[in-house]
Amino acid sequence: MRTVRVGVIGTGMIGQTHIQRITGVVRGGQVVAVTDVDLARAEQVAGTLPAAAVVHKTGQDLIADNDVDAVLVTSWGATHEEYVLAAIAAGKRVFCEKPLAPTADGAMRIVEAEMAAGRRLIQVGFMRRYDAAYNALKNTLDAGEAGTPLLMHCAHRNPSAPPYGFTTDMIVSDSAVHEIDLVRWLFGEEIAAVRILHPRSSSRASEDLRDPLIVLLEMASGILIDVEVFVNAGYGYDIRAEVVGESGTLSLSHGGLATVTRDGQRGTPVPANWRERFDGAFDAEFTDWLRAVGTGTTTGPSSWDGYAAAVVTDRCLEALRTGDRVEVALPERPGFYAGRS
Ligand code: NAD
Ligand code: ISE
Repeated sequence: MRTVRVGVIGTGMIGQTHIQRITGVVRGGQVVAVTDVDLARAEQVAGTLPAAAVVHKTGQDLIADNDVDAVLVTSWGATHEEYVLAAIAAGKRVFCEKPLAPTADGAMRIVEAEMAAGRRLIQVGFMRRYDAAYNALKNTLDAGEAGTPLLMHCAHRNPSAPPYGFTTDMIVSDSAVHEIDLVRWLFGEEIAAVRILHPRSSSRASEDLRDPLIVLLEMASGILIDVEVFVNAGYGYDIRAEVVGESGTLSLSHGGLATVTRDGQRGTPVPANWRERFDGAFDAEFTDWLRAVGTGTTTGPSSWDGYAAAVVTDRCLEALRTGDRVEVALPERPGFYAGRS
């Protein structure tokens, strides 16, 4: 397997953690180039790398660099589409953080460009599919331990929303999008309809934010899922899930954390943030991606999965505006993406 020379577009929070991962944790990759609209940040990050990396002025320059085999897109969501399309045009493999694109139309343009290129080039960063606790839940479900699934309860709690620029729409498109992808993967079927409910908002949330929300997802088979998304929960980063089946229930374990008993108390530590909770999943995700790129194979969530999540997100935003139950119409999955959920 050859070492994959990776160029990174967007050296902010997750860009830096993925760079550290490729550089010092997982095998198979080397960061050879970086860029960011904040060039000073890109230069500062390049300065921390063990081997010299080129700092490009633009993402387009980085994609055109002959020394870049594969592109990691970790810029803001609204900018993903232009870089993914440019990488497809250059015939380069891409790891794109979620969302693939903020709207279904944008994601469909990527799907069409990839199909026109004739081979799978893109993996989308839905890292929960690589999380050990979610995989244990899926294996137990698939083994029939709870019987036919009827319901699922989820909680997606962040300690606090970013102080600026985080909108109510983003509670769906940036946060709940993880559960939207996850339930398609977990149950192996599509989401057929959505609704959004909102209790009174937390006083911790900024005035213009409706936080928390309850996102209701109806699967094609009739399984009903409620997702509490609360981005100012205050106490930590808490991800929960429980599947209710005809003959039992399955609960997501707390990411492998031990229960601590001392001083007359018993408890499990709550992770501080998504990095702490999903670090192992990100490592597994990048190990898999680099192996696939290095061996010329494909793996992981595809651009079709990114598109399907964007279609559901669009319908959720409609449900948020109207208060209605909104049906989801997803076109048939093209044969090009066959066999993947
Ligand atoms: P961030 O603001 O910390 O970093 C984004 C960086 O991209 C910034 O440095 C910004 O200057 C740069 N940037 C913005 N537009 C650009 C452009 N056009 N060209 C080049 N650089 C540009 O944000 P973040 O938290 O690192 O999030 C980045 C992406 O990763 C988002 O899509 C977000 O949804 C996703 N994300 C995923 C997870 C996960 O759990 N999988 C967690 C956090 C963030
Ligand atoms: C962030 O962008 C992520 O993707 C995290 O996984 C999620 O928990 C958080 O809500 C998002 O803002």
